[in-house]
Amino acid sequence: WTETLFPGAVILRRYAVERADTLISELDAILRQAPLRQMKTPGGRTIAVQNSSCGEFGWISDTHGYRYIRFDPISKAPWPAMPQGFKDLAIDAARAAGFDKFIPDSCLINRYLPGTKLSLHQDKDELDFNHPIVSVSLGMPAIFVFGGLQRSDPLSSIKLEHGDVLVWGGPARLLFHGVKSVKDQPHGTLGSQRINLTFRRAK
Ligand code: MD3
Ligand code: FE
Repeated sequence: WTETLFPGAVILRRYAVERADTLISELDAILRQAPLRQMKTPGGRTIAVQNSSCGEFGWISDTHGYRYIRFDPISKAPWPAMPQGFKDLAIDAARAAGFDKFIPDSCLINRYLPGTKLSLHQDKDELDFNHPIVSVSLGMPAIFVFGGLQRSDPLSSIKLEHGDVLVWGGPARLLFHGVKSVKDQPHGTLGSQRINLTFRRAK
């Protein structure tokens, strides 16, 4: 059940539902090695969303800026490997949306507790914007907001639910987007949290 939201932006509703329990148990193992943490913005503010990563590169933010690095700054070890099931899901979803050359080298893990929001931003820390980004929503629903290529462009919003997958490529790759404050509507398996996995080609 797919729908194009904007040229290059495709929602694959419930695409990951059958794989969700496996993803969640693999995620548990990843987060034991690389726990979720709240990072600082370059300006020194605490990011509300909790983050971790798996794959060859992990996204970080600190007083020096936003970037992808090979080592978890907490453990000093390489980020946990990306499980093959994660990689397969991202590749399958990208292909279903028309991007047949996507191989992720990074998966950013975002956790939202009730009341957490993500302000409007663009994803510009990757080397090559020709690669799409694939996002997988798990747990509580959230209202996702997206606009245009300028912050001032009008916004649209859609509800993202457990198992929904979004692919953002081509003309949609640099759209402004964010997430409204997440309401507490506990999910059957994940409880009072929303997890978002974004698969990227960082380098
Ligand atoms: C549109 N995450 O991690 S996922 C992010 O739900 C991020 O956690 C949100 O924005 C979340 O950067 C939104 C959907 C998404 C992800 C990446 C995009 C939409 C995007 C990149 C470009 C355009
Ligand atoms: Fe983003």
